[in-house]
Amino acid sequence: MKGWMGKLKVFFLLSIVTFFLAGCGKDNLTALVPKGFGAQESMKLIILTTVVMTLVFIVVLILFIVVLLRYRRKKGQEDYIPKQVEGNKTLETVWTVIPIILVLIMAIPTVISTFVLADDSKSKDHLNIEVKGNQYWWHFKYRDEEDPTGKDKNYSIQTSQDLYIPTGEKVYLHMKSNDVIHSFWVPSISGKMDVNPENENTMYIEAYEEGVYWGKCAELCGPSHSLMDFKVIAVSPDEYDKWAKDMQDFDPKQKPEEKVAQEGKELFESKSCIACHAIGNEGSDTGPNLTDFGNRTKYAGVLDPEKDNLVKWITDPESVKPGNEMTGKYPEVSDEEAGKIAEYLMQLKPSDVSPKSASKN
Ligand code: HEC
Ligand SMILES: [Cu+2]
Repeated sequence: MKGWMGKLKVFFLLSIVTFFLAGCGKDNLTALVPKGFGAQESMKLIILTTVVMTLVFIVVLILFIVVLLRYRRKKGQEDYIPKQVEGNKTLETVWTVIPIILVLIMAIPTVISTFVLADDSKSKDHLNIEVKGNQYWWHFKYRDEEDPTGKDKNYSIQTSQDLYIPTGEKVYLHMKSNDVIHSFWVPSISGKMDVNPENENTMYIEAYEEGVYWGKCAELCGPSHSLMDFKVIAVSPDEYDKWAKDMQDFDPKQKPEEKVAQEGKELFESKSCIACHAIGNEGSDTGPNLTDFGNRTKYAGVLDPEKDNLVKWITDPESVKPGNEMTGKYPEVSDEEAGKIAEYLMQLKPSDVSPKSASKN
């Protein structure tokens, strides 16, 4: 009776642990439910290695049990010493060759995938985006269609934090860092790619379905590394074209309708926010581009898009993201002033193609 109860307890404990761990994943932040090409390639490799490892585990387990049962000490043989063998050539060859074959079975597809995913020979026929990692945010520059290599440095669109892409198309990312090493990772649609300050790394991503996919920096880069979140917003090709046109047509000089937002715009200029933040295509990229800030899924990568959160960020960014590059680099802003700036920033919506367009299904 007692042993039975003990087993039941273990069973309950395991069920509870499983239940809670199952809640750890987010639908759009998991490599295990691939929604894009890179993630699907990774998933194939995950399955392959898991199958190989499981087979190895089962074979070793069977051998272990057989040896345990067959060669255990039997009654009446307490002093028996079995024949001592050493250096069996056949055996040693077998257990050297089999692992080599297994490693090759896993290594060859892995190396092929790595090269396939980094192949940029066809990038000229596709959308090309320059990605720059910064402590602790991401910047995206969309190369002009006529200038896929980016040699003329003409960018049709610039955004930060939210990367819009069309579904079902390869999008080539040319990636660098502005400071330390970061790593670009959107688990649901792509593998990881490091971004370095010196050399450019290229990979392409492709999202099969519309959606807002969560991205993470996957390389420890400073105190706010875990807050260096971004999003990939995959919309239908038609919606993407509309978004791109709206972004290009946007006139940053345009006055906001509301009076409070107009005052906010003036404060944004007088409080030297404009020294780091561009609205529209021109201006500094020392800080995130705010052209489509009103459509952001999160503020500063991690805050829910609410006015109070934005006021908190503008008055005291350090309390949100320790070590960020904005703290202390602008004159003090009161809550009231921050509220006005917030009104201005929140109405910046150049396009009605927004993350909502991507998550409607
Ligand atoms: C020295 C340059 C600098 C100045 C000046 C500056 N910022 Fe920033 N700002 C940054 C950087 C860098 C970030 C990104 C911080 C991070 O995410 O780690 C940022 C982030 C932001 C964000 C979040 C952007 C997003 O995409 O979610 C907002 C909003 C913002 N700043 C508003 C302001 C306002 C308003 C002012 C003026 C009162 C201002 N900034 C002044 C550099 C600056
Ligand atoms: Cu980082």
